[in-house]
Amino acid sequence: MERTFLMLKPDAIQRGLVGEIIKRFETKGFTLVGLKLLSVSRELAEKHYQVHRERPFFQGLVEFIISSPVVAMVWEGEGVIASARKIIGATNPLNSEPGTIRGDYGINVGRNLIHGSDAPETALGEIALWFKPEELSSWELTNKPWIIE
Ligand code: IDP
Ligand code: MG
Repeated sequence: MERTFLMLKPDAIQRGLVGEIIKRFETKGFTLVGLKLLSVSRELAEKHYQVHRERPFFQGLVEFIISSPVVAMVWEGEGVIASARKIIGATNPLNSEPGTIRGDYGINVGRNLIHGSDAPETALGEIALWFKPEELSSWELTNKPWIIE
């Protein structure tokens, strides 16, 4: 079953939006299989964002991610990677549709609340980077027949 890595960034935690944001993935019908709050090391932040290492915003982004705790999560479900990206919205919250997380709660690209894996390969790599296998639990929603035909 498809899995994605989602991270609530420090602004989401500081603004008290953890519950609001997690609720959106729960009520959509996806399954939470991993969850932890942690203070991120510089090494982990740099690894996570290494694809952006040459970008002018890289250093500021790393400083932001390590500035205050984040909530790291793995969610499971058919099509969860692309669907989560839609629920999250465009990178710049000013361009994100209302109804998306970034569209509803943000106005600045450097404070866009949440990260979501962008493809199957990146999801696999990010899950392995942030979680040990034993930190993930496979389980079945008891109301699954009421969500999936
Ligand atoms: P994504 O989070 O929507 O996948 P990416 O292009 O992968 O967006 O960029 C990663 C993160 O880098 C963004 O979520 C945002 O926090 C930050 N970022 C991207 N572009 C800019 C920028 O132009 N200025 C400041 N921060 C940026
Ligand atoms: Mg990205």
